[in-house]
This record gives sequence, structure tokens and C-alpha cells, in this order.
Amino acid sequence: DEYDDCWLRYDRVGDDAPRESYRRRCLHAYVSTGAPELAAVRDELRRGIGGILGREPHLWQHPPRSVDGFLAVGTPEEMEVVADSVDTDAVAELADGGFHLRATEWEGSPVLVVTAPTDRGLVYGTFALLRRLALGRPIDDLDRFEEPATPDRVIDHWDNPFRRSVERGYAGPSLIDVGELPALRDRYEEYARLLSSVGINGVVLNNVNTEIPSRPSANAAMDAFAGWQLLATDRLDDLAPLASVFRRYGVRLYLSVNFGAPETLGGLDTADPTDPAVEEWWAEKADEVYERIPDFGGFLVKADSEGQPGPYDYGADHVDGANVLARALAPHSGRVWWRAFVYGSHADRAVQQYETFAPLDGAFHDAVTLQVKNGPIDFQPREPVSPVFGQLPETDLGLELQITGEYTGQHVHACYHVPMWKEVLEFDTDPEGVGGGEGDGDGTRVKDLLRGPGSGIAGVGAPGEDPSWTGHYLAQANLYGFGRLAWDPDLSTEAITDEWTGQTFGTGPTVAEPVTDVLHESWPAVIDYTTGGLGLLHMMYNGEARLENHYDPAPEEWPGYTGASADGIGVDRNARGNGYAQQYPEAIAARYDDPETCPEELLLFFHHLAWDRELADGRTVVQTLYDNCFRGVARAERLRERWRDLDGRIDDRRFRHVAERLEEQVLQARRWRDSLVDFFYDHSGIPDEDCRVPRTE
Ligand code: BDP
Repeated sequence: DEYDDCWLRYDRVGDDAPRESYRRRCLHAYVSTGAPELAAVRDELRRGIGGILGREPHLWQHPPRSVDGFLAVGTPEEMEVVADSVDTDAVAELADGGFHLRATEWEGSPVLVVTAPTDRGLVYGTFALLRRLALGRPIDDLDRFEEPATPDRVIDHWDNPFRRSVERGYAGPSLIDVGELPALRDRYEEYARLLSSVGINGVVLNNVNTEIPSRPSANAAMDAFAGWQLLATDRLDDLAPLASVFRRYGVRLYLSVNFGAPETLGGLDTADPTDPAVEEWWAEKADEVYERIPDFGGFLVKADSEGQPGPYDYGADHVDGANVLARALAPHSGRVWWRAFVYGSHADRAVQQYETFAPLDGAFHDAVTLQVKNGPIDFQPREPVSPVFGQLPETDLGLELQITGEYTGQHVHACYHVPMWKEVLEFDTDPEGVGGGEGDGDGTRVKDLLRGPGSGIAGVGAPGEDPSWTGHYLAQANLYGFGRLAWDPDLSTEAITDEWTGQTFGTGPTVAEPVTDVLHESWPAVIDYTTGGLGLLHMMYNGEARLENHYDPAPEEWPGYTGASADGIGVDRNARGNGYAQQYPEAIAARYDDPETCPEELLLFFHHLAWDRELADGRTVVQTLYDNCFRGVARAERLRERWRDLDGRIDDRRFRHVAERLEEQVLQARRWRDSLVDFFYDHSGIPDEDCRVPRTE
């Protein structure tokens, strides 16, 4: 069909895979028939096994006794074969979504069991098994329990039904045409499969900017339907069939809601969260939602931020605001994801978030998840981890990552985000163990803070209507990696790359190695040529329209971000400056506060330093910036060269698509480099030791 299969290609496995055991244990499948999820399991087995072994499995309604080996998929309660073959207590203890894969024997015949305490666990278990087969891994000794590390693993679409556009989307119009619901498209199910296959269990349908019609579009007919109107009763009716498609794959629907909805939709004269009429309006709205979508996930809210209304408009605070929604959703087990992306009252936005939310720790309702971007600024190629992590012990946190490449080349450039996310997840928020623990990262890394009930991981955007789903084929790896890390943050970057590459392009080294090299070198390249690699950020052009560009270089545009002057560069977010570093626990604050101990990759984020100050290796600040910008281009060129090794080894369509983008990436990298080195030279007046700057043309 028209849409790319991404990592669910299920190509025939080669001779090096244990095909004989696959055939034996998988060509006959006894699958329970109970829940709707099981239809998804059967379909997937047909596609998966059919592709991998070249023959669809025979599906049984009872244990097949006449054959030499089979696959059994079901809960222990439903299937005796399963109950006989596994430790049922251990299965029952698995967290929601968890599953167990086990190769064993039953009545003398080899059997492979996929079981779980819930039906959605069976779906995840099936995908996990098919992944193993697609990667050619052994199955005869399988005895594996898996469960998700965090309960909610959600993708936040920034789709505008109003325009059918995707904010920060680089893959065409909205994948889901909510204006057309209840009509469904085949691709919704394909999409649900992709999400479920990596363990994503929630989709927020619409943009956090809920499109207030005071910004009319060119098309007057479309102005009738904006994101905030999704909560209207007839719109909710339309959502139910879509929710059913996702439900079969264990994925729940969520909506972004406008905090002013009681006024704009409900006709009340206020949306003041402390007003009883407002409280009642939200409660009734939640009832309406759950009558139609019983497993609805909850509301996502951007309040008091970038023009969105919020509790501040009514003299209330974020606790009042989040809690009124939470009280409405809690009876239905829904949650409010309340975004911490609030800024505007400080010259440096980095300092505001912690100041705003730390004093509210412990005051949020149990059904609130505070959704915090990984860094204090805004999805830059590299930022320190937000000081909110680890310092709000009484608040359920959701980590917000950006899957889409808003600031990393917008899917024209290849940029693999997985190593960046790993860096965030592994960050130790309490290296001294002040908050308890050993002080060796035990239980205090960002990933550990996301394990409890009520916490989660949200990833912003990426997919659109483009047949590639993500615009750039390599950006599929970010969607894949997001899901895998949300499920298991202990996975290494390398393990995720191997899985994705193997399933997407094949496991043989002549293919896997070049793809891996390209992915692994892409983020370092982007950091180098768009920032100079010492912690500078946001040197992208902003533009005049509300949807800023964030793609082209414009280092002069935001002097506040670079701190460039004749005497030096960087921003004093330290004790001598605005005190941002001091928001961290003491050990971290001390490390960042001293330029000698501050990690070099964040140096200019925390310090304004003289251009000619020497760094650890003896080079000056300005020389290092020059060198890194040139290194970035060299890296981009290497991506391009390495990709060429795949010519004739993968299909031409994907080969050329990526090859063309890498050509463009090299051109853009040079443009970025030139713009940045000119900027550094203009301010410093110090030429490059290698005579590359000032540039002669
Ligand atoms: C920024 C985007 C903007 C979003 C905002 C947000 O530039 O389009 O609306 O974040 O997260 O990264 O709300």
C-alpha cells in the first residue's frame, strides 16, 4: 500500500536466522479469541510470520494436537496450555502492559507461549516476539518477562484541525483528519500498529495551542472548527470510532483542551477554576467524554503560556487550574497532563519554570501529571536537564521530549535523537544522595523518577500524512526510539539502533553498519554546526509569523541567548549572573557554577567567558567554536559519504530519498558554519589559527 511499513516490514529472514525453530513453533498458532485486541494479534501474526517465513501461520481455535510445535497466545485464565506452561503468579504480578514469552513443551510438543495478565499485554508480547523473529534472534530458550517502566507513554500530536496542519510537523498535513470523523481511514489502524509495536499507549489528538479563532485562517469554511472545539458534544460523538481503532492496539485517546473552554464552549461568563459553576462544567464534560470513550486517557493543558489562557487570567494559580480538571477526570481514572512550559516574566526563561513549580510541590491532585520538557529552554539540540527533575518529590512528573525535529533540522537534516534522550534519562538528579539513596545515581536518575504510578513520558509529534510518516525516512528512528525508551529507558542507544536498523533495512552488516554510522554521527554533527558545541543555543532564525522558522541560522537575532559581546560569549546562568545554576541541588550547582568543572558541552550555557580564555586542551573559546563548526560540516559530509555505501544494497526509493536529503544537509551545514563563524569573528575580532576565518569571499 501507499504507506511505508517502517520497522514493521517483516522481510523474509536470511539463512543465518534459526528459521527451523521459527517454523516449528510459529507456523501453527493457537490464539484466544476473547477481546478485540486478539483480532489485532491474529492480524499481526499473519502479516509478521507470513512475511518473515514466507508462509502465513495456520490459526487454531483449540490446542493443535496433531502438529509438531505451535505458538500459544492468550491469558492463563483463558488458555489451559498457557496456564500449564508458565508461572501464573509471576504473570499476574506484571504491570499493565507487561507480558511473558516462554519456549517450553506441552504434551511432548514444542510450544512458544505469549502471555500476559491483560489483553493489551498480549498485543505487546506479540509485537515483541515478531521483533525477535525479524531480527533473526533465537527463540528456543526464551523465558522473558517484560513490563513497561512507566505507566503512560504518550505521543502528543500538535495537529490543528482548524487548518489540518501540524505545528512543527515536517511530514505533510495531519495524519488523522479529525474534521472528517467519524469517517475512518485505513492508515489509522496502520498508525496504531506502529505505536503499539513500540509500546506507546496514548495519543493526544490535537495541538496544545488550541487555536483560538482570533487567528483566522485563509479558508473561512475551516474556521468553523478549531482544536478547542473538540470538546463539543457532537465532536466527542465523532471521536468514539477512532478510539475503538486505537483500543484494539492498547492505545488510549487524549485531548488537548483550552483552559477557557467553560466560557468559549460552555457559555459561562468565567473559567475561573475556583468558581463552583466552572467545577461543575468540567465534571459534566468529563462525564460526557467517558460515556463515549470509556478508556479515555485524559486532558493535556498548556495554560498561561504563549497566549493560551490559564488560571492566572482569573487570579488563580496552577494548582487551582490543574486540580479542577483532575477532580473532573479522577472518578473515571483519567489524568490531567499539565504542562510546565510557562515563561515570560523573566529576562531569561530558563529560570522561571523551577521558580513557578517548585513551591507547588505536593499541592497537585493525585490525577495530575506535571509535564516538563527535558531542558529549561525549548528542545534545543543540547540543554542541561531541567532542575524540576528530582526536586519536586511530591509531584508526579511526565518527561516531555520532542520527537519532531523542530530545532534539529526539521527532517531535512538527519538527526537521531535517541542519544540525546539517553543523556537526559541517565542524568543523575541527586549525585550526593542528599534526598536518600547511595548518592551513586541509585534511584535518582531522571529515568527512575518516571517509574511510579501517575508518571509518564510524552513525545511531541512527528508523524503526518506523508507516505514516509515522518518526512525523512531516518526520522522514523526517532519515533521508534522514543517508544522503546519510554518502555525501557535502560536500553542503550546501540541496542535501539540495532533493532531499528535491522527491522527497517535488514540485519546484514553491509547494510546495518552504514545506517548505524549515519544515525550515530548525526546528532553530534547537528550540535557542532548549529551551536559550536560549547552550550550555545537558539541561534535559529525566528521569523515574523507566529509559526517561526527555527531552521535557518540567525545568530544575531537573539543576543540574550548567546550573550555575545566584544569581550566574550555565553550567558552567566551562575552565581555571578542570574543564579539559574543555583536552582540545582548543591553538588550539581557547584559543578555547573565553576567553569573549570562545568562540562565543556554546556560551558557557554552557564558562563560568559572571554573569547581568548583557554579551555582544558589549551585551545581558546573562540578557536574551539571555530573548530567545532568546521568539524560539524566534516561530520555532515561523512554522513553523506557513508550513506553512499548503501547504493544498490537497499531499495532505490529509500536510498535516493535519504541521499538527496543528506546532500541538502551538507549545504545547510556549510551555511550554518559560515554564519556562525562570521558571527564569532565579528564579535571577537580574533582570526582562526588555521586561517579559515575571516572568510575571504
Ligand atoms: C516551542 C514551539 C511552539 C510550541 C511550544 C510549546 O516553537 O510551536 O507551541 O514550544 O511547547 O518549541 O508549547
